[in-house]
Amino acid sequence: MRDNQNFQLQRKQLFLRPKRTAMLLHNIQEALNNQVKLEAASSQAYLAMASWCEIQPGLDGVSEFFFQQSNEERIHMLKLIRFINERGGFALIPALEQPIVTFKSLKSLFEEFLNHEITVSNSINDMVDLALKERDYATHNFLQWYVSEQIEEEKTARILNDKLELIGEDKSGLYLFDRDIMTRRSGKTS
Ligand code: OFO
Repeated sequence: MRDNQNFQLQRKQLFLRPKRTAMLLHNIQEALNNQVKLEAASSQAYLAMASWCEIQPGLDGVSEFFFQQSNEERIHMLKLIRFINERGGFALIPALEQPIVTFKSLKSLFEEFLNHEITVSNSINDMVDLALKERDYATHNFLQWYVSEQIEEEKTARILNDKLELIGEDKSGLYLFDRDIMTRRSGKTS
């Protein structure tokens, strides 16, 4: 992408006296900026899930879960933006496509949640590979936080999908699922 090829140039044009910072390689910077977009898209996707749940009867707990999940993804995006700029790059704020806004069932919503988290994990893993290949140990070190985060998030998404599978159409099971879902988030701050 032309924008990506011109990051350093853009940064020089923006500042009369550029900050004395390390310079990110173009391909690393491009990958980090793609991840900014993915985290922003995650935040929007989970906001859409929260909103859909909020208008369904009896899904207040699930709705709150996704509102918080959406905030968390925004924090993940911000961490990346700050890191890119701190390392001498230029974090580009992306345009986003509208996420899926309606779901045929709670089960399909949670399947979407798990698929999304798997996509994010794959993207983080590709970046870790790239950072190692380019011997960019600062970026590699930075990404370790995301690796751990994805292990947790994928685990949560899998557990919630398994629970829903078990519950099936049982109304009292769904009631308890909604009541207890926030316990999956207890202690989480980011
Ligand atoms: Fe950004 O934590 Fe999952 O997606």
